[in-house]
This record gives sequence, structure tokens and C-alpha cells, in this order.
Amino acid sequence: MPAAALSFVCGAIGPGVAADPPGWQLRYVAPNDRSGHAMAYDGARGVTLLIGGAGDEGTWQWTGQAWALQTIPGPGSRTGHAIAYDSDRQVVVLFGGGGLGDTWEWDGSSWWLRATSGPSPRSGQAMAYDAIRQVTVLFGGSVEQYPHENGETWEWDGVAWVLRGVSGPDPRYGHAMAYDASRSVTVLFGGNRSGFQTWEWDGDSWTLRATFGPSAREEHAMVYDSWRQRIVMFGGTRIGPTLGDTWEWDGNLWTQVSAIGPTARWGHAMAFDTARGVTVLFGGFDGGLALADTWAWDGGAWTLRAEQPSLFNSPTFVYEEARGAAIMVGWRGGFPEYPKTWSWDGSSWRAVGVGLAYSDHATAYDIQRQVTVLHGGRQEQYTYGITFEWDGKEWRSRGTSGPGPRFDHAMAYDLRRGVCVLFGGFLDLTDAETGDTWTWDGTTWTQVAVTGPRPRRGHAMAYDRAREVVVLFGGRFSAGPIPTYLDDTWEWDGSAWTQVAGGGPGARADHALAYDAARGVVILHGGSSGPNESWEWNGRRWARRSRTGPQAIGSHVMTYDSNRQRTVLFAPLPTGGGVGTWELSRFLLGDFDEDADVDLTDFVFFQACYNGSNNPPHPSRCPPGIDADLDGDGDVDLADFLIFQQNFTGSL
Ligand SMILES: [Ca+2]
Ligand SMILES: [Ca+2]
Ligand SMILES: [Ca+2]
Ligand SMILES: [Ca+2]
Repeated sequence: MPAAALSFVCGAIGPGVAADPPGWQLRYVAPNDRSGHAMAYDGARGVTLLIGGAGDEGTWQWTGQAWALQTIPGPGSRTGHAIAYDSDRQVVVLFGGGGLGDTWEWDGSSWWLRATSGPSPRSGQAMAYDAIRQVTVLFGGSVEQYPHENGETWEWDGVAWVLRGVSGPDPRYGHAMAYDASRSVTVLFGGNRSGFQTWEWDGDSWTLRATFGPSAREEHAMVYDSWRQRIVMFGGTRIGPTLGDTWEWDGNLWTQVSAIGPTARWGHAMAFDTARGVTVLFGGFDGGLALADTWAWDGGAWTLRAEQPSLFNSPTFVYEEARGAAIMVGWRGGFPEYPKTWSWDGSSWRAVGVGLAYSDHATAYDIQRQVTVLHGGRQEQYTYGITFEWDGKEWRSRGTSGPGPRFDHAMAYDLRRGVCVLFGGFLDLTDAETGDTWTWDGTTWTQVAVTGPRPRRGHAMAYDRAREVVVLFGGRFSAGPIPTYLDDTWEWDGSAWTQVAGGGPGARADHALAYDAARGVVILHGGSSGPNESWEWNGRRWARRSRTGPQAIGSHVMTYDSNRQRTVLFAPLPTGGGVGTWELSRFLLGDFDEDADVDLTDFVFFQACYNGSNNPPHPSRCPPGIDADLDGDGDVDLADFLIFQQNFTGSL
């Protein structure tokens, strides 16, 4: 059939499998761990706004159910700033932080720089919006001039800052303020000096209301719960312990309430969600690590609303079929470290146990014994060779016999032969990459092959369940100061390594591989080159399937959820200071111009490459880089046309 004869009626195209849109779908985003950020509830938009606290410029919004990110230019990365929601003008006002003295407003879609005069540059000030007098009240902060503590009271009416010439609390920073609408006063508590004091500002004067109640503290957070008409305060620190207590102030008395809730922390932020009647808390610093958990307090109990892994140093991700969970483990770096083991169920993350503090280790899931096996890895300059197994509850050491201390190696579980296969890595013993192959049967490590891929690190492996081989791709080695990247594909059949077809993804390391059991292909994503590219290996050839996937330059991990038939990928977001979780059920095949549709423009490419069964794609007409062999059997024929037709979306 001549190519020109290919034609079809768009209306006749079936919907195909419509369960999930094709391509990578962003399923979950959340801010990274942080402290020194600020939060306010935006009543007009019904979301809690979070800004700053980490090295990013993202404006985060908590909907009550999920986090969303808006990467909109604005105040930029800063800590120690203060924000308050002006309910009359329906804007969030931000002042200072990071030694700055600028005033910004967020109107729900953009940040506007509103003033550069007013209070001097400072950090650690507090702000609250006085809804009766319609001004944002600012007190104190840490200023540049010695002795740094400031005791000024300022008010912002949306046009200008006014310094109120009044006496009041001692100069301080690290205090917190909230506006009590039922009594029309701004309440101040704590700070780095006289941190046990409770003050109230009525617009004319400050009154010291209490010197008893919560212990002295700074870097705590405080909101006004308008549903229950009281001030809620949580955490903070004072030379000595980090605090995790919840207190409420009703205008007369402080009462300590529920003891079970967020762990002790300081530098966190809170806002009162007036639509849902809960105080929302995010992040902070627990004395060792910054946190990324989202909590809600309804006056009776704290509820953990969201948690997710923060950025790890080279973690691993495996799918545990028996438990129906994708498990991630890794090390964040820094000490002290309280590692966690994380689980993704398709909609949310949760910490399911204590983790292991190794980066650059290797893992595989042994489906017969129902354990995840982890080997090696490193902590800073120390390299380890311990084998651990995770049974869904805890990690148990299985000893140090077998492959020596190493990192940047890879493992896959060979279902046919019932062993974990390990290859390569950077070997501590020889201070070089290694090319040894080992198997672990649950009891014993055995070194199995002497010839195979050249020594390397940063490669990836996956087990092809239909073809019963372990697939290995890429990696790098360092003969000399400049690393050499590899683009070779190997398969291990249980007795020997065989190098298979080239011509696939470019040379790279720190990419990820996962076997898609529903479609019988190994998926590759990202790595040190082609960070957004996805490829598929079907046992005969590589095909590039997408160049618009998640940006993944090596800090990403990927696994295949065989129960839900989706490939899951976890990676840092390229902007905004957060992490993302993506899922893929299938690629959009036939989108040759990569504009996220399959339309007549793509059909022109298909037609040009069409060359009939058992022939290579048309040698002169098919444009370079266009891969129209959609079933991967080497030709572009009617079988490929059928796939093209099934994927046809029309112009979108
Ligand atoms: Ca297209
Ligand atoms: Ca064919
Ligand atoms: Ca074909
Ligand atoms: Ca198009």
C-alpha cells in the first residue's frame, strides 16, 4: 500500500483506554522541609498561603486537602518575614525578613511591591491585621543596629506605614502576634526577651495582660481561631528544649490543651482556615532537621493532614506488590538524622517506619519472600556493605558478607530464579568502579559472572518479567578526572550478560529504569543527560516516547506499581522549592512533533515514514528523529498505523 493511501476519518477514531490521560501526570506536590517561612489564610480565595523559609521563590497554597504551587515572581526567597491577611482589601501583606525592609501584597494572582519605606529592614518581627481599624499592625523585629532588638509599633493601611509613638513591650524579635476579633485587640506573646509576657494592643496603647502561662519562648506560632474565639499558640524554643506544646488564650487565661500533635519544633508557621475552622501548621525545625508536615488543629485534636519525603541524597524506590505500596528510603544528609521509610499508595505519602541513613545504596523487592532488600551505600565519606531487609515494619541487618562496601550500584529482583541481582558500583576497597555481578537468595550472596558490562556506577537495572531477563543501561566510569558516560544496554539471563542493541538513549548516569508489566516494556527516565526524556525498551529496540516528562537530573527515583498499572516517579520540582510525584499509565504514541496531541500534523510525519511491513522506515522521506515504528518491530506499517489511529486525539 502506498503511503499516500493512508487516510482515515477522524470521527471514526475510538476513544481507546480512557482511564488515565496519556503521558506523565503530576499527582502530588508539596513544599520542601523548611523553617522561617510565613503563612496566612486568604479568605477571599479560601486557601492558606505559604511563602519563603527555604531557598525558593514559590508561592504555595494549601486548599484544605492538598498543596499547590504558583511559581510567580514576587518577594523571593527569604526567612524571618511576616505576613498578614487584610480582609478588607483582600490582599496578603508581607513585610521584610532576610534583612529587608520591603512591603509586598498578594492579590490572589500576583505579588506587588507596595513600599520600600516604612519600618527599617528587619527579621523576626510579627504582624496581624486589625479588622476593626483596618490596618496591619507590626511590632519589633531584629534590626541591623546593635543591640538588634526593636520595640517599634507600626501600622500599614494599604498606602503608607505610620510609626505609632507609644510605649509597649520591650524590644524583641521572635515573638508572635494574632488579632483577636471578638475583643478587638492584637495579642502578642513571647520573643527573645521577656518571652513569658502576654501583651495586647487596642490601637491606642499596649497593656501587659499576663506574665504566667506558657513558658518563655521564641520562634513559636500563633493564630486567632475565629470559630472558637480564642488565640492558639504552638511550639517554639528557648535556650534549652525545643517545645511541642499547644496553648490557648481566651483573653483572660492561658490553658494548655492536647499534648498529642506535631513534634516539638520552632520556626514553623500557622494560619487559621476560617472556612474549615481549623488551625493549619506547616514545617519548622525540630532541633536537628527541618520538617515538611502539614497539621490541622480543630480545638479538640491535631490531625496530620499531609507528609511526604523531603529531598534525599540518591534514595531508592521499589514497589512491594504484596503490600501494595511503593517504598522509598534514603538519607537527607546532615546530623542528627532520623531517617524514615516512606510509602506512596497512589494518592498520598506516609511515613511507615524508621529508615536507613544511606545514600547511593541499591534496593530490589523480593516478591517471593515479600521483603525489600537493600545493600550498601554511604554516609558522607563512609561507605558500607551491609545487607538489610524490610518486612513492611522494620529494617533488619542481614550481615556484611557478600559484595564489599560500595555505592552507586544497582539491583533488580530476578523472579524466574528467585534472587536479587546486584551489579557494579563504586567500590571502597579499590577506590574505583567495579563490574562484578552478585546474587542474593535470601541467605547467601554469590558472585556469579566474571565477564559482562565494564565496571561502572550510576547505572540502572530492571527485571523484564515477560522475557525473564535483567536489563541494565548506562552509567559512568572515571578513568581520569573527567567521567565517561555510557549508553550500552545489557541483559542478564541468569547465567550470562549479553550486550544488546545500541542506538537508544544517549550516554548518561543516574537515570531510572522500571518495568511496565502491563505493556511489557522497560521505561527509562531522566539522568545526567536528556533530563526530561522517557524511553522504552521492548527487548528489541529503544524508542523515545516523551521529551516533556518531569525534569529529572539524577535526584529522581522511579518504580512500577503493578497493582494500579502505573509507573511512579518522585523528583524535586525544578522551581518553587518542593517535591513532586508523577504517575504514568501510558505514553501518547504518535505525537511526533511533541506538542501533546496526535493530530494531522503528526499524521504527515507518520505518512512520510511509512514504508510497509518488514522494511525500515522510509530512508529519504522520514525526517531524522521521528520514530514512527510504534510497535517497535523495526518497520512502519499498518500495525503501526493502527496504534497511531488509536492514539489520535485531534488538535488540542
Ligand atoms: Ca502532536
Ligand atoms: Ca510490522
Ligand atoms: Ca512497526
Ligand atoms: Ca498539534
